[in-house]
Amino acid sequence: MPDIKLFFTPGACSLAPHILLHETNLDFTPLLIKPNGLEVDFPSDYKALNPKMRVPVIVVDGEVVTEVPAICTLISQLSPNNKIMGATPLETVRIYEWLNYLSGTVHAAGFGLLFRPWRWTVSGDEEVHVGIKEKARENIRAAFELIEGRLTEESTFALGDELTAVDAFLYPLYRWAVVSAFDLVPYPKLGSLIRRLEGRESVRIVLEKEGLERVTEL
Ligand SMILES: N[C@@H](CCC(=O)N[C@@H](CS)C(=O)NCC(=O)O)C(=O)O
Repeated sequence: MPDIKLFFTPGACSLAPHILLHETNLDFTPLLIKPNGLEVDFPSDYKALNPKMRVPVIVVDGEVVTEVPAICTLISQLSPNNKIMGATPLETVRIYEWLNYLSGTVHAAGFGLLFRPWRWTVSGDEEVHVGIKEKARENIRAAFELIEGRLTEESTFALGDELTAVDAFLYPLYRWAVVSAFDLVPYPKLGSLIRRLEGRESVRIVLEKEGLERVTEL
């Protein structure tokens, strides 16, 4: 049995691997990194673990891995019978296509700008930050529109009838849109997907462990 540790912050993108570790029934130790408002209270020795100073980090038998798509891949490799990274080579390609978009565009160029605009300009001017946040909201709306267009009513999950890493990553992104007061009415298929995810045991356990409430109606 591999020794698996997951460093997470409640409600952060670390929700994605946290959910997948429960979906795959792998034994692991969750290690809490406390939030402090918009910042995160990283312990003083965290920089040695992840010089990028971000969650999630997974450590498997001493091997440190960062970045959500890489961590999802590792979890999938530790549980070869699951289909979280796709059942066929083409499905795996499609999953990377999604994960790259969710990580690079929706997370970084959307919520990254919205939550911490000061990191994207040398200006300390509050008005500049407000402008960046407005642009971030525009980026997020455009991304959600694209995602909504890719989902189908016939499929249980984003890419068909099996839960994949894409669903697990969509979950924190949708939660952030809820807490950021986005109008989510224009994305009914995405909303239904999130409701189905919140009905799963893995998500219910993770929400309880992270001390979070569900964001859809029962
Ligand atoms: N590209 C990274 C992004 C990681 C990231 O930005 N994590 C956030 C939480 S969602 C974080 O650690 N934020 C703390 C900070 O930005 O100071 C990944 O996919 O893991």
